[in-house]
Amino acid sequence: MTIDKPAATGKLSSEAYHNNLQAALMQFDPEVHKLITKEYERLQGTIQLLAAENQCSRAALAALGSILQNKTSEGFPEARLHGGSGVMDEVEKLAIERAKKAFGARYANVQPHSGTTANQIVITALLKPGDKILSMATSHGGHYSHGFIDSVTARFFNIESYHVDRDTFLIDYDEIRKQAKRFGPKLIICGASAYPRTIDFARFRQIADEAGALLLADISHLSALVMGGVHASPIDYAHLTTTSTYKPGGPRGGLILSGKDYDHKIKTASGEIPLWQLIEKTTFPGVQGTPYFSNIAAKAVFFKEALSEEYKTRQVRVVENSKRLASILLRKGYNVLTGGTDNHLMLVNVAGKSQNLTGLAAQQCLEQCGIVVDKMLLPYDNNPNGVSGIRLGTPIITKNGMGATEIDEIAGFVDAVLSNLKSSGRAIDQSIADHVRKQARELAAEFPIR
Ligand code: DSN
Repeated sequence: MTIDKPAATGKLSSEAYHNNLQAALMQFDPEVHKLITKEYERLQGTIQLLAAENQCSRAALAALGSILQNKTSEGFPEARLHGGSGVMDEVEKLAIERAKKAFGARYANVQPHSGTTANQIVITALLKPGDKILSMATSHGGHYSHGFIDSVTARFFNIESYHVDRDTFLIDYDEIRKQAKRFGPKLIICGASAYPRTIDFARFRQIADEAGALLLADISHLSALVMGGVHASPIDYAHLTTTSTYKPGGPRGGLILSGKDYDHKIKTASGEIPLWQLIEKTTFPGVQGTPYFSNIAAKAVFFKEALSEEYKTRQVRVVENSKRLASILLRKGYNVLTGGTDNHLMLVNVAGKSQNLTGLAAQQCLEQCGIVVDKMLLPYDNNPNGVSGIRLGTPIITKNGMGATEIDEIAGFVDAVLSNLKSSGRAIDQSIADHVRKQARELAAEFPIR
């Protein structure tokens, strides 16, 4: 590959400038280039059963690796601190309009650098230090940024956690209602990183209204399904909704949305201000500086994808694949929490599968065989050996075109690994590992990254 160089007398066209970026990297830094290649080959050769990841399109990757990343321009469209921001205004306005359309929202803020930062912006905007938050316990599926003991959220705010039911592992709305009335939170957070069932956002809003609280829905794990119309939307129930943008298949980053409450008046030290304006002030200069414009451009590309029929149809298939995988594992005798799934993920308690087996050992043995999953702490998990669960998800394999036939094969691979562990429960027979690894690699090769 050759790299285009500026002619002595002329500039490169934008196309020539942006072309062959990988060749430029290979020439300047073969070490980093080699690691990127290594990761690409790892992904192409394995089955990615991850719930918290997805695959950004090449079009969005191109926007990420563009000259837009050089621009420093704090503020919002038409109100920037820096000169030369006209194109950035156009980029950001395009991303905002598409985000609003994709989610049916009245307000969208595309600047947050991540889902966690989006949550921090919302929480900081709405609360004063010491104010009360009622959120899902991290060990029961809530996200770290909702109030995990070591998070900034827990450091500055008064957190009480709600839990899933001990027997059913389902959210107990009546219990949360009682808790909210007693605790008196200023903010309730709903949305989870590890909850396999539908979340009733309307019910959460009822609870928040009764308790005089505001409601934040963090739908990072559900936003693809919400855009695809296969999970109810929180946009008009929650005062604010946040999501990361990579989990639904876009670039890394975060997003803050609002529906009918977008101009709900909030009392602040300097008087009443509409919710959306408070969010913007808290984004900049409150929490962040310059937005990542290449990232915002990639978000715009992604929202265009999310508005397509292909994307919506794919989300239906993500859930079909997930339900199928869960039901096969159940039939094979696995302890799938809540007895299945309504969304893209499932939680499997592997502790009972063989003596000493932990989620970590299951994750490691599966990975040795080319199947990538996440170990998971489960609700009420008190396994002395470590966490008991694994979390499996279907967004990536579905994006790459896998369907029912492949799900059946994958369920067979998972079972072949977890049913054939050595008696220590921490290792797999090399011959079985080699066999499954080969089959997994062959299957992955039929469905290359898209
Ligand atoms: N939400 C986390 C997860 O689900 O793994 C990642 O931020």
